[in-house]
Amino acid sequence: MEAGSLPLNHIARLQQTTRERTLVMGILNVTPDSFYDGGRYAQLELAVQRALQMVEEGADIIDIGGESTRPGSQPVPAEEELRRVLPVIQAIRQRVDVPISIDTTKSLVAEQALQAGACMVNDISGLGFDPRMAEVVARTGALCCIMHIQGTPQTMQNNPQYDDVVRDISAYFEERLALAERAGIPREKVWLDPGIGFGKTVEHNLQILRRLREFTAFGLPILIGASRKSFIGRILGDLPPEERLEGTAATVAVAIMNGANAVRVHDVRAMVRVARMVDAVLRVSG
Ligand code: PT1
Repeated sequence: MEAGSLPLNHIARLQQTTRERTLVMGILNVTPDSFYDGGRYAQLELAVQRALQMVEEGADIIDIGGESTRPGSQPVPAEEELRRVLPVIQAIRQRVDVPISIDTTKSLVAEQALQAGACMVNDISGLGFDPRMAEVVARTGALCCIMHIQGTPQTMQNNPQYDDVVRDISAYFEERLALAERAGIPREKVWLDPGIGFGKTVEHNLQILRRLREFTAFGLPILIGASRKSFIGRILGDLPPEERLEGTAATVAVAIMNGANAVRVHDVRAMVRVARMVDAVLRVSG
């Protein structure tokens, strides 16, 4: 693939898929692993192998992130984020024809990732942390996911509060969509994500899944990322992340039943099966 040209075919493919069935986004974290220190090249090779495996397992898009945004995590300088994600994007693009999203809040990282062959910006701050992000998305013609967060990853779990979590998030979406439009981002290029786990209590997360249908009023694709998150562990009696597969499957099924168009998951093979099964139940044919 030539650098500098946005993969328009990937954008068209993703837009079509969200109209036809549930899209599965595979998570690829490119953050230092405290249990593994094989050097940068070995890390790169492992990341690319994991991406290829997720494509084999049925992922429709690979979401690449070089900065953790889990509760309490610290920001990473743009230069370090770029060192982590760019080689991975380039290597994946050389080896397989799969759409790539860049999970970042920084316009510099987004711009260079798009230059390297990504077609979507997944911004957990909903274009809110970096004042230049909306302009980069508009100018490049990329897809973008506007996610809701209350606060910042460092502080978001300190006493999150809402009048009505679903209505408050909808008001935030209205505001962010207006900003996106002013910046010149076509509405057809936007997905919405209520941000499970981003400044929400267990009850807030459950309420979002229960009332997800309300967000379909925007007429835009809805992405849900509940995979292995702590509220699942809490509901199931303090299970660790590696024991949250079935809980994740339940959230994926409920989310799709309630109108989700895409799910962001670690366990691609299992969640593709869950999605295909729920899609079959929901399909109205004839
Ligand atoms: C998400 C998401 C994301 N989640 C989108 N991007 C993360 N669009 C990163 C926990 O409570 O839902 N949507 N990018 C990961 N963030 C978290 C948050 C991970 C909370 C874990 C928790 O365990």
